[in-house]
Amino acid sequence: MKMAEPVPLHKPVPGFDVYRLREDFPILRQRVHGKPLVYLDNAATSQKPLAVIEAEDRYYREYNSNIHRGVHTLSQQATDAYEQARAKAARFLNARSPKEIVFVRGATEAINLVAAAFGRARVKEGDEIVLTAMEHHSNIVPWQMLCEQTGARLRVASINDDGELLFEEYKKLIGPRTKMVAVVHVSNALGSINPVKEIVRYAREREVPVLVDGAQAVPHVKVDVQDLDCDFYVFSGHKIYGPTGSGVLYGREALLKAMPPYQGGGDMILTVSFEKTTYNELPYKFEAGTPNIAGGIGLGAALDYVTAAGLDAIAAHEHELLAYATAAVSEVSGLRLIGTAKEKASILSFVMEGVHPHDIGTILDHEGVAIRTGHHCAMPVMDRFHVPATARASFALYNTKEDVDALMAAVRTAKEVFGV
Ligand code: C6P
Repeated sequence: MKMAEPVPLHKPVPGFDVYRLREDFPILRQRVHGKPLVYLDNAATSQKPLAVIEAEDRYYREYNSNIHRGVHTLSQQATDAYEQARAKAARFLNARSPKEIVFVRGATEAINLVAAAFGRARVKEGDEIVLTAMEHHSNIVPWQMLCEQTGARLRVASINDDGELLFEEYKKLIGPRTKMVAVVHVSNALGSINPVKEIVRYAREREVPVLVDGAQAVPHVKVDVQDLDCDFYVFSGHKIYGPTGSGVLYGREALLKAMPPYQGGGDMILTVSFEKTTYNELPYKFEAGTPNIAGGIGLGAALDYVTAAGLDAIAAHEHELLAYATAAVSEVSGLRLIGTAKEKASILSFVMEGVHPHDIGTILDHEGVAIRTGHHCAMPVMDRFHVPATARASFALYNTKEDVDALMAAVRTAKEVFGV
């Protein structure tokens, strides 16, 4: 009997040439331990295209200068480039105005800013802040600190064995005492995509403001803050092919206006005397001190890059890779996926029976395959799944089916080495 041709799991996405795009990332050309680098640690930080590297390089070579301060030409050039990057971030998120875009060091700083400035003014003893069991530490600890300072308490929504939010239970947590909802858009440890639009609608109908942690979402799914209708949306530049130390806090203009500043210093003031300081307009009220100018400009270049590649095409390509990798894992005995939500993006977390994830990571490194192992700054997720850590491969726009094959070959080598 003639066997049917196996159906290829990885369908190329029309108009998306991953091999062409890879050429934009010089770091990917190297060898590690004599093997071609297979970079699958993109959730920790993604690699940078030449467009980003060159934007930063050009700033330092040609117009390095402080912003918003000088009348001289270089300072004006730097200010223009920085403010253009802000406008790009506003367009990228579909914010109503660049005034709603505060440049920060990253998602962590953005959440701390909101917890400190917005939270301290709003949250009192006996109030509640609702989180989910799949938050990154950066979206837990700032709220916990706020609770310690105010006497409020955290309520945590559960997830099921697939790593999906139990939405009906979640709704029950949002009540008259809830003063804030903070929720991750895409989980860094599980890959689950949360129904943030429904969450925002439910919370805002009850006049509860919502912060969405989009650190793992923006490189993979199109985000429209007006459509989401969230109050705050945060992300880090370095996970979306931009520089480290850059990031965005989107905030609804009326809320940002009403919030006290986060830090005091230069650039966030209009006038200062020893009697009284008046604060600058938005968004500068939240940008004390000389910012990461090169980083902001580099982030603008990264957003241009992603927009040109097309987020829908990126998402489709990464979805194919994830499906291909998920099927490959199911064929290897002793491997178990952690995070099997129906709606997932780009994250493949797994454990191998009898082998610690750190040992898997070490063997994979010797094969040239870079993954992350550990608790991924999401210890409550590890507790929920009763594992100390996982091995995590995470995909970016430049990863290929061959990368997944190399990952699986290295996993098989690890199995042989450990005799499991
Ligand atoms: N997650 C990971 O390997 P910063 O460090 O500020 O750029 O991002 C913090 C952060 C916030 N939220 C989520 C969902 C995240 O995934 C991260 C960073 C990295 O998964 C480093 S722990």
